[in-house]
Amino acid sequence: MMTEFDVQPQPGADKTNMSLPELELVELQAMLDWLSTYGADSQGGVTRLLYDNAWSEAQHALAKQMTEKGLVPAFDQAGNLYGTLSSKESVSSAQDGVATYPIVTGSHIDSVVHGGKYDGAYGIVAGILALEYLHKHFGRPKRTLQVVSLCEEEGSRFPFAYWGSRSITGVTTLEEVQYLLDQQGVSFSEAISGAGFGPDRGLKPAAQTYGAFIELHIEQGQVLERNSCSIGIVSDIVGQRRYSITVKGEANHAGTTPMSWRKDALAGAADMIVAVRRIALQTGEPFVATVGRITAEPGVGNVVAAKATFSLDIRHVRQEILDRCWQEMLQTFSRIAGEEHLRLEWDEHLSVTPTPMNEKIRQDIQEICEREQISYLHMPSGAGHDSQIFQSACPTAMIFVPSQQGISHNPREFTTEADLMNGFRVLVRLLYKYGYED
Ligand code: HGY
Ligand code: MN
Ligand code: MN
Repeated sequence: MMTEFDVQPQPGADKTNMSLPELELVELQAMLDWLSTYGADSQGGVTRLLYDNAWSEAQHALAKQMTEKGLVPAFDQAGNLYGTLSSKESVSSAQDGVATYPIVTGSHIDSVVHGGKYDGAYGIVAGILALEYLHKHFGRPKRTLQVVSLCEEEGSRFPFAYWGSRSITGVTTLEEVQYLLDQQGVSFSEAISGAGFGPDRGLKPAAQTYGAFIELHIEQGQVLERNSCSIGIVSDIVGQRRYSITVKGEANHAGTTPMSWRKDALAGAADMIVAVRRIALQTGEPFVATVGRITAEPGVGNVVAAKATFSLDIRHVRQEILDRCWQEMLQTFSRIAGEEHLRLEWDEHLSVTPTPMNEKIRQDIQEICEREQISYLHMPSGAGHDSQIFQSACPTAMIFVPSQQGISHNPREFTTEADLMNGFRVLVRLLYKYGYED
């Protein structure tokens, strides 16, 4: 059972005018630099994949940091890591009727392959430092505050995404994903138990009930920078579908097989990928479609490809446009397969609907920006986030800070310290408002 978190402004409780003792600038950037050493890769980026060694070392190092900063760390069965700053009263459970549902902030610890150091990590680091800061300057909160390092969001290792938030909200159980395989053929259940998690090894994730979830994240686009705004208040998060499209033909000799006799899976896939781009351009912004990966078998130069598989990621803020574009793409793929004597298969492994963020929390964020005299912009998110999963379970909102040149999912991902601090200031004030005010 979730309680609707009361975000009504309390009469005369306008203490958020408190002066914020400045946090040492260096600490936020330094902690992000420290965290990025876990999974530092050969391209100067970060590769930290669900349940791999870098992931495990990072989660356990964060648990240690949480302890050192006065929080109580705990893992759940999926490997989500919570740092809790409990309220004056003991954290009462839903059963006694006077539940004080925790206010939770955080983001995901996993990354894409050769990603940047801010995506996900910023929300975790800022959350830990925010709770340490509030505890140091204002003592224990009236309502329990938590920061969560979500185990997985990207879907970089297994053909599945948002496992951290989906396991916490009970949307997905381990039984539903345990047989998924990564690209090396390792199963999800092998990976989770190898990392020391799984059934009976940690808190039951679905037991978590949140008063609100607030995610601080880099924008990963260039809207804030182009509008010279420091804070993005997310209005809604795009809907997203992810597929694996497989085209099957017939291996044959590259020299003796006339073009008209071929069942060339790779050529067919290429025609389909060109069609994806054509349909996306015809549909127009903000619709986006991406083919990020393609594989071919047997994958040698003098053999006509027997099989080709490519990824497809499509996104839009309106469900009906997502539906329409997928149907048009599927019809086009089927036509191409028919014309080129190929077989077509597809697997949908992600479908999240466009999700509006909580109006009242957005209003509170806006008031804080105005009071702090920080420029802000209400804007949609073209990136998917755990917040679109949490919104189905509790009031949820996102705060963006600018990404330099809009670059993300790239080792060159960068946000200035001043921008990092603006996001931190807004998060601290919001957590103070919900955690300390009556
Ligand atoms: O792909 C995304 O939108 C997010 O970065 N996982
Ligand atoms: Mn990402
Ligand atoms: Mn992210």
